[in-house]
Amino acid sequence: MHDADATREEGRQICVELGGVMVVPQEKELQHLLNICSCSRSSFWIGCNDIETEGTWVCLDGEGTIDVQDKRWIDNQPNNNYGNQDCAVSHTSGWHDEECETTRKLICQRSV
Ligand SMILES: [Ca+2]
Ligand SMILES: [Ca+2]
Repeated sequence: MHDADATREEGRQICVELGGVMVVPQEKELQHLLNICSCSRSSFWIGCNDIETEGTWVCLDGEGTIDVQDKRWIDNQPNNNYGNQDCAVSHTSGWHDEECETTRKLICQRSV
């Protein structure tokens, strides 16, 4: 986990510099593990957004778009609050859409 909080775009760049991408927790087990990593206190960016088309959530890994069937939005999310929440954040309870300019923790993933 990156020490400082970053906006989604800063986070994306940091992950690229580290040779990876923003994490996309596709499996329940990984989501659970990440919640433990983040000490259940922090929320962190995940690699999904609806920047291009409102309401169409796209998740990206290093190669391109990935099909995440089991998106773990909490109830009433994504709600595009204030009309501009286009980036996904994982909280202990589940995923929220939030403003991309907000600052959050960051977990990058890299293929081995
Ligand atoms: Ca949105
Ligand atoms: Ca929201």
